[in-house]
Amino acid sequence: RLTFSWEDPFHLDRQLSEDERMVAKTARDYARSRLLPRVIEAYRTESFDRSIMTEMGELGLLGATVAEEYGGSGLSHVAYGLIAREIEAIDSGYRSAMSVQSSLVMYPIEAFGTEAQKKKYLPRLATGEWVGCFGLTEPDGGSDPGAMRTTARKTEEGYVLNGAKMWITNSPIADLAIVWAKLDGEIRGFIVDKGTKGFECPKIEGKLSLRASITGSISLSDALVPEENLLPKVKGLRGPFSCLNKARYGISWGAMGAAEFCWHAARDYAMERVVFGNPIAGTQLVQKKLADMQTEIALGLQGALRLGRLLDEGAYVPETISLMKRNNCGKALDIARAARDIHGGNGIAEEYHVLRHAMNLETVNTYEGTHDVHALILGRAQTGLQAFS
Ligand code: TGC
Ligand code: FAD
Repeated sequence: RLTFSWEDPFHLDRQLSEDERMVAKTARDYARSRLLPRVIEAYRTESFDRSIMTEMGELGLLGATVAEEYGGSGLSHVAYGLIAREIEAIDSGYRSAMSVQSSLVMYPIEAFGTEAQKKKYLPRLATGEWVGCFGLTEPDGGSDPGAMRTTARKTEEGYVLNGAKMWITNSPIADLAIVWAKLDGEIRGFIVDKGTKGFECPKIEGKLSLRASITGSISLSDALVPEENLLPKVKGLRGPFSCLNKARYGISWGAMGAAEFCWHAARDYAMERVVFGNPIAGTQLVQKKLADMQTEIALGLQGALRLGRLLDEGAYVPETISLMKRNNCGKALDIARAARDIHGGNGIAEEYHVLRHAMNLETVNTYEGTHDVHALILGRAQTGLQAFS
C-alpha cells in the first residue's frame, strides 16, 4: 500500500523513467547550487549573467529534445518539462532564457531549417556559445501576430527586412534572432545574425517583473538577410505557433516549479511563525490555503506530465497545450500571491523569494499567449465560434 506523500500526492516521481529522474536531478542540483545564490542580486540589479547559458549548455539543459547529431540532448518532452520545473523553481527569468533557446530558437531551426543551417547553428546554441532570441511580438500588439507589420522583400542580394519587435527575451545579448516577417503577405521565418547592418536590439530597462531575465526590442531597418538564412520549410502562422506549442508546454511545467517553491516556503514559514501563541500552520485558514496549493500543484503537474507523454507519442494537441499553459500559469500566480500573504510583511522581503515569484508570474501569465487569449482558443474549440474579433 502506498503511503500518502504530502509533497507528491500522485507519486509523480514513480511515473518517470530512470533517465528522466536523472535529468531532473541534474537540473535541480544546478538550479539550487548555482542559480539560487545569484538570483537576489540579479533581480535587484536587473541583470542577467551571460555565463548561465554556457553553464546550462555544459549540462545538456539547452535543446533537450533536439537530436544528438546536432548537439542536442535527444531527450523526451517530459525530461524537457522537468528541466523547466527545476529552473523556474528558482526564477521564471532563468527558465525563460532556457526555453527561448530550446523551444523558440533551436526547435524552428531543427524543424524548418536546411541541413546547413542545422549544422551551423544548433551545436553552438546547444553549448550556449551562441544565444538566440525569437521575434514575433510587435509594439502594436502581441496577441494577434497575424497582424504583424514587419516585412521582408526579396532582392538579388537576399531579403530586406523592415519593422520592429517588442518585448524580446534575450535580444540584447543574442548572437542571432529568429524573426517572423511577411514576405509577399505570407509569414516566413528568417535567421538574422548579430552584426547585420540595420539590425539593432536595445535593452528594455525598468521592468518590475522578470528582472533576472534580459529583454529588449528589435529594430530592422533595411536589414539585409542572405537567401540561405530563410527557414525554407514553413509558411504562415503555423511556423511561429509550432514553436509556441513547445514553449507553452514547457511553461506549464515551469510555472508549477515556481508554485511548488512558494508552497513549500509558505508551509515552512507557517510552521515556524508563532502568532497569538500558536504556529499559524495550525490555523484553519492557513491550512486551507496550503491544501489549495497542494491540490492545484498536484493536478497541474499530472496534467503537464500527461501532455508531455502525448507530445512524446507525436500527438499534436495545441488546444490541450493552451489548457495547461493557461491553468498552470494562472494557478501558479494565485499560489505565489497566497504564499506572499502567509509570509505577512516578511513576504515582501527579497530573502523570502515569494513576491519575486509572484511578480515574475505576472509576466508568465501574459507571455506566450495571455490567460484570456488561451480562454478564447479553448472557447473557439468547444463552440466553433471565434470571439477574437
Ligand atoms: P488561426 O486562424 O487560429 O491560425 C492560423 C494558422 O496557424 C495555425 N495554428 C497553429 N499551428 C500550430 N500550432 C498552433 N498552436 C496553432 N494555432 C494555429 C492554424 O492551423 C492556421 O493554419 P492555416 O494553415 O490554416 O493558415 O490564427 P489566428 O490569427 O486566429 O490566431 C489567434 C490566436 C489568438 C490563436 C493567436 O494569434 C495566438 O495564439 N496569439 C497569442 C500570441 C502569442 O502567444 N505570442 C507569443 C509571443 S512569443 C513569447 O511570448 C515568448 S516569451 C518567451 C519566454 O521568455 O519564455
Ligand atoms: P495585447 O495583445 O495588447 O493584449 C492586452 C490585453 O488585451 C491582454 O489582457 C489580452 O488578454 C487582452 N486581449 C487581447 N485581445 C483580446 C480579445 N480578442 N478579447 C479579449 N481580450 C483581449 N514576445 C516574443 O515574440 N518573443 C519573446 O521572447 C517575448 N518575451 C517576452 C518577455 C517579457 C518579459 C514580456 C512581458 C513579454 C514577452 N513577449 C515576447 C511578448 C508577449 O508574448 C506579449 O506581451 C503577449 O503575447 C501579449 O501581447 P501584448 O503585450 O501586446 O498585449
